[in-house]
Amino acid sequence: MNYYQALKEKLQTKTGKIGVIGLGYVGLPLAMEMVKGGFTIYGIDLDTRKVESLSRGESYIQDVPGTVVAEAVNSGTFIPTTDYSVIRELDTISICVPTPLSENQDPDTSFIRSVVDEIKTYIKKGTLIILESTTYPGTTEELIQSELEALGLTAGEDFFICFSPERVDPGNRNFNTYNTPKVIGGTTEACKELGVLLYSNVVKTVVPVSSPKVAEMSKLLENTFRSINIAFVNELAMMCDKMGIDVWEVIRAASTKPFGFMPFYPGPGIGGHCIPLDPMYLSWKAKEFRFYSKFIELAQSINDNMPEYVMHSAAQVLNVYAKSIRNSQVLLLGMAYKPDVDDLRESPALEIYELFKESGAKVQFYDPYATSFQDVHGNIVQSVKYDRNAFAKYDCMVLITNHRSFPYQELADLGVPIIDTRNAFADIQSDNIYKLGTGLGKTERKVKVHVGA
Ligand code: SAJ
Repeated sequence: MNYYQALKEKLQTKTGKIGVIGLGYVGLPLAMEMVKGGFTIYGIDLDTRKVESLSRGESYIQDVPGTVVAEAVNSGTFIPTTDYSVIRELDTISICVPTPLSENQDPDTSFIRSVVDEIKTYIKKGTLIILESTTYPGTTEELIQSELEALGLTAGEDFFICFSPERVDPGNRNFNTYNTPKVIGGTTEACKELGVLLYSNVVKTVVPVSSPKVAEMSKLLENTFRSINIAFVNELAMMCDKMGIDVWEVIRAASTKPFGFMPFYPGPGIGGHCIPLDPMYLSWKAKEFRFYSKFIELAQSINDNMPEYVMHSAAQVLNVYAKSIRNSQVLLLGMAYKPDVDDLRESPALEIYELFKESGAKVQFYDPYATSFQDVHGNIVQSVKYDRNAFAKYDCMVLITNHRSFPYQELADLGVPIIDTRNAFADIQSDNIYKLGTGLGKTERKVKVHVGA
């Protein structure tokens, strides 16, 4: 049996049964693009609530309209299920499961491994498997290919395997699954050709590379590039605080260079599902080769230190008002890891909250998107309501997430000292605004000292 020819024909005629495992912010948009590409998609997810919601034609992913899911389900071109045994019928499987970090910052590939166990149970010969989850170079061969070869199958003959990194940027209004170029590498030419054939019907541009390792490493380069550059500009901000230079103006000026420069911006630290994690996958794997990436570890330490630095800055500002952190009323503005989203994963605001609490401050937060979280003691902490009279009574506020919806002028007019970690008050001149990276370390700041009543 020539499984390559058989699958090639199924993909060319779009009669193949396509599977997506993991229906989150990567898998669900991919499944919907595959439906648009003319395929019938089986979506597998462990979470029955997700599957039931999808079966009702509802979407829980902000970038996927419910109407798109409803149309796909009603037309029978999208079949959500928790039943892994459908793998018996599948011709291709795209794996879009999480790759988090363990407690001690090592890669946690348990989600991939449990999916592979299910695939080993049900796979039929001739199936194409594509891993999309961000992971270290070698994962595709080590955790998937070798497991299937141990069953007596041969890669490139009776099963096919590729790696194709997800490049989903939730909330991005310009780039989506369809129009973001898709890198893909197969372990053999046949694998690559089948992967390219499938994805050429799903996304606008496919970028074939010579192996899964190249594809795995390219994704880690993309995100480590961000982590390192964010760390560098965070270090520059701390330098500017010492030197009394406005780092935001410096970056604005440098950004006028039309070539050879790309702006990054200081902040309270890095959050999200990618940037804090992906570089650690790379540095972890490199150590297997006795290679210690100084850049990655240094960037991680600088970025991880930013919450402490924000606390230190707040202490300096409170000191100007003859107040200590202990017993001060502090309001954090924004908890989400980036603007205009409700995502709290790895958000530096969570650590900043705990640091203020540990220092004896009476700390609360206001975030219209991320309205509650569980603190380290397991307590649910709720956002306060927006109330300018109440806000005027705080000893200081810390702007952590620059949501577009915040009333910046109104907040500045309250006269409460505000530590601005995002240059969110950029256009507002007011003595009570203290921007990270503009001289916070200078004791001779010119401020009206509000001591006493
Ligand atoms: N951050 C800064 N300064 C910056 C940029 C980001 O402090 O100059 C912080 C953000 O506030 C956030 C964290 O870093 O806390 C990560 O921000 P991000 O802009 O990288 O956003 P993410 O985490 O949503 O990253 C995703 C990634 N997408 C994928 O991995 C598929 C990343 O590759 C994208 O480049 C990024 O979106 C994007 O450009 O929006």
